[in-house]
Amino acid sequence: MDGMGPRSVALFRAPSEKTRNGDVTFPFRQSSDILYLTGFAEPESALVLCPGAAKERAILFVRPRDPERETWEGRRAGPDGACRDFGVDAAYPIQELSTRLPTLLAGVDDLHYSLGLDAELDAQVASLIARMRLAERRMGSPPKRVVDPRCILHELRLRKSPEELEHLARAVAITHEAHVAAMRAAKPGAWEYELEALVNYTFRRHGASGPGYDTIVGSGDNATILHYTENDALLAAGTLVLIDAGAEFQSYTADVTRTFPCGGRFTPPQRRCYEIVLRAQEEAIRMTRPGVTIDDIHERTIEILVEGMLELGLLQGTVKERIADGSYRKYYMHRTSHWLGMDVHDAGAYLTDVGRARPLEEGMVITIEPGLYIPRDDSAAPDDMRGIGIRIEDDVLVTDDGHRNLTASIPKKPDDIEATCRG
Ligand SMILES: [Mn+2]
Repeated sequence: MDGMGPRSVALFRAPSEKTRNGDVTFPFRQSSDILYLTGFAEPESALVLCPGAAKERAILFVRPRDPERETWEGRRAGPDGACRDFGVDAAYPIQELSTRLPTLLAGVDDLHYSLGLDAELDAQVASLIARMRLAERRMGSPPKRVVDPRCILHELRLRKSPEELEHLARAVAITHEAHVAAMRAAKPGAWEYELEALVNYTFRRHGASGPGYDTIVGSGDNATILHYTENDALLAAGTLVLIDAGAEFQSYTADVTRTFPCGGRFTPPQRRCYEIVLRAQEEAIRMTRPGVTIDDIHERTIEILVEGMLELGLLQGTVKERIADGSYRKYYMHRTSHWLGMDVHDAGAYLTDVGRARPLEEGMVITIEPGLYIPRDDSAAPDDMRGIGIRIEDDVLVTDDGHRNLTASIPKKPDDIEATCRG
């Protein structure tokens, strides 16, 4: 609210519940912006911030209490509970949002509101502004600007406070348990979904709300599909298993990938490929510090991976040539890093106002996740490397003098992985 200034209002609404099938809905997840600002997790709610107001500076709109509905659907805080437990100055039934909004918006310059996420509310806001223009003398002047919440709120979310880092540390500790359990259980004859179940069970058993995104368990060439979530194949001896899974604790998610051999021993070609990805990943982590950009990290990662692709015989020529013509993208087609926090791909601008990659700052958390994916049907690749998919992903906090790898303790070196798998 300090950043917004007194002549502005911010508006956030919970996403609507989505139908899964018939009358069943997907599990509800509150918008991270509302969670960040209030912790209020119920659907059918909205938050309005009015920094210039004398009394009601933070207002929640929530479902009213309803004993009968609560018997069927679960408890509700109601306006009284919202006010008492979530630190706002006032709370009203959600039905009153549309009637109170004209007064709340009258005479403010900036409306902080994320266009494009909620078509119904977009239309409501647009038509309200149009009505205010026509009836300015009766209703007060409409907002002059609609401002992206990225400008202020997401800058706050981007730099993690000590309390947020504590939640993330718990998410990471639980994620560690799950990855180790999966490595131990990944014997030939197990199914990918058994490992998925074990990972998600381990998350819940330790008090996480569950995975922060769909758990990926890809064995064999399923590991070459970046967002593979079918998880329905049988693990074959001698293949690699890629698990990309992170626990969500108090709304903060870890995002960790490990790749390990089913049966507990890398084959020589698997190990050669793995060591190249690891070399790139370790170098990328090493260079993470304030002032460096995510693009710097990505470019260095690509150099090392392309060097490796030449060593492996996947590409010919020189590193420079292959970076210039982009042919490495056949084997490495995604970015190396993203912001991490309440959203797995967390809020925050990647570019500065002049369109350049922004320098990292203390308190930011990024993933570092190089990979190497050799298609099964790639006739250009050596026979014994076709169908190998590897990604290694850690969560890295930028500190004042460098970085801290939050997920460093999850086995990653080939010998440690083999020992864990066989442990
Ligand atoms: Mn990631």
